[in-house]
Amino acid sequence: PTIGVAVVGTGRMGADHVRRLDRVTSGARVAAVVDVDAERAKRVADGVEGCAAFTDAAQAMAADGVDAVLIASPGPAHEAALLAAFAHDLPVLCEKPLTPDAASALRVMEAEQRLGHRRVQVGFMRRYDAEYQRLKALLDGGDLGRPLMLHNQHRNVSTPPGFTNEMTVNDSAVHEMDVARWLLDQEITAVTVLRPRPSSSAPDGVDDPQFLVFETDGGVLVDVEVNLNCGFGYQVRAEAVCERGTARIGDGVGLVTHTAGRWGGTIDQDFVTRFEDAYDRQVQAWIDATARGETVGPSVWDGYAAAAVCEAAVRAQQEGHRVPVDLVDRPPLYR
Ligand code: ISE
Repeated sequence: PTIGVAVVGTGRMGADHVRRLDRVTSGARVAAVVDVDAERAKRVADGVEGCAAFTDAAQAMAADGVDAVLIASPGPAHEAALLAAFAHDLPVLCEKPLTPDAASALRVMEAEQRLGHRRVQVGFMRRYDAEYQRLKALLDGGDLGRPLMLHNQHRNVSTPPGFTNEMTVNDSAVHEMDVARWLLDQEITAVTVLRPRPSSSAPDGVDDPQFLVFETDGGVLVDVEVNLNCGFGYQVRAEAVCERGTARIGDGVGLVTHTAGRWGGTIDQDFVTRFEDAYDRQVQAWIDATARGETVGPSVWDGYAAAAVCEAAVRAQQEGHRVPVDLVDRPPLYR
């Protein structure tokens, strides 16, 4: 059976997911696209056979041939789209962040619990990256002993116009919050944000780079250099320091050339290429699970936990001190 997907939001990620569902993913078709910008929705829909364009997400979800929803609108629009999908009991793949703060994530979690079953996979795609999966398997295997620290570097070429300090946390560091929780199988209990002098490449009003430190309930220290105007490329690295060794991913050593007195390779310039395989696997896993009537991958609990850490991190940024993270008890649906 082919799953008909409504894609909500046709910006950068939404348009890329439309292309993926249309040309890469098996067992799926794009039945509808939604955007507040009617022209943009129509342009994207015109490129896909049998795809209808809407400006209202709830209308698209009620349309013929729509079996599932992929939400790729900006974070603040996610809650309304998720609640509309729940009203139709449709499977959802929701781009990160689930919602921009803990209170709205809690409302989504309560609504999903009222459905009585999981329906949402959150788009923390790094869990589907081959290197991260290898690191996870190594840590789970225990050969290196217990992890003690996790060092991360999250570098982008430059921030897009309109970028804010909050986005450093909510859009960028949120990925390390999720992978740290997932790799370690621990919750983050406190956040501290430190700042070196700002890079002269950072736009006015954006403190970049920033250095975040997370403490976990298992006693692990996690640090993240978020460096979003590094200029040279898109680079995501993680190094686990364990009792009997270390393990690192993200060096991006693909093709290495030696010529004219130099050696080297290339560096990805953005997440669309660096994590292309992860996005492909994530969406395929979602479609396959949907076809089986199941929900897999990062859950609304994971989205909520990350949102709670983000909220603490934004406070830590503003107030300049360590901020504890308060989580509600984990509901049975997510255990
Ligand atoms: C963007 O929203 C992403 O999700 C990327 O993965 C991240 O690296 C980037 O910093 C964010 O702005």
